Amino acid sequence: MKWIIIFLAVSSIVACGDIEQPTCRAGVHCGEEAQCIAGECESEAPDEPDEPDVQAPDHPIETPEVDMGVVLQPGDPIPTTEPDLGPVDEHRCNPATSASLVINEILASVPTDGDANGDGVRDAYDDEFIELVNTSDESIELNGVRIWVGDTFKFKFEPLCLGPKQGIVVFGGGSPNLPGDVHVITTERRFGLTNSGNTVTISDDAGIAFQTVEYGDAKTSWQLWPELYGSSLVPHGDVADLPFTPGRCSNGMAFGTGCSDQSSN
Ligand SMILES: [Ca+2]
Ligand SMILES: [Ca+2]
Repeated sequence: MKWIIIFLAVSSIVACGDIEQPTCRAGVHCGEEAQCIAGECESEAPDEPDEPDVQAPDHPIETPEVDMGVVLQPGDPIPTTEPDLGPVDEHRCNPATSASLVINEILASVPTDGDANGDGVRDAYDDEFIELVNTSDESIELNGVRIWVGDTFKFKFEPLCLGPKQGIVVFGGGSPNLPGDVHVITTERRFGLTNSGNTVTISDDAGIAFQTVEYGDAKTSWQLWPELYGSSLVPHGDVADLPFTPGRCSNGMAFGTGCSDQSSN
């Protein structure tokens, strides 16, 4: 029995030698960056960063469209910035000359029923007119062409291209209301064409005369005779039934007809 007790005592001593002793009993034994867990110092794991609190949008996010313009590919020609002028305008407008522009008719003494500009009112000044015709086969530029009554400058054209065999009537004023194919314009100053007679001249902007005609006293307008190509005026009533024909041949036809049937009278 004695040996048994001794054996047990010694065994317990040996067993006690196998028990591992804790390395720590509290956090203070593990330093600042470790903690005591189950008797062992374990490093403190860094805190996991919080996931951002992202919520799915209720609506799809709209992405603004970006205009990328023309995307060039290798070999493409580089576009220029020159404006697109469109097709070439074949229309040409030659300067007016004494050979192309003529005074064809003048109304100086407005008859009592002489609403020549068609605005419904007979006016001694507004219904006065000077009719010019492009007798050439090409368009002519009227810009700068001047009209003179006697020696007094009365009117100057702004840029205006008058087609071949086309006429234009310059009225002393009012609101002309003539057929749509008749070119009309009004002057800001009265012509003041003397009823008893005077001269009318057309010139270029420098005052070089294209044509000067003289009219007299009549109850109708005055007509270039032969029409379009003559060198002097006659009373309109002497060659036509109508007292005046602004924008038309004295026979009432368009200038494009050449007014030929009247010119042969
Ligand atoms: Ca009138
Ligand atoms: Ca006429």
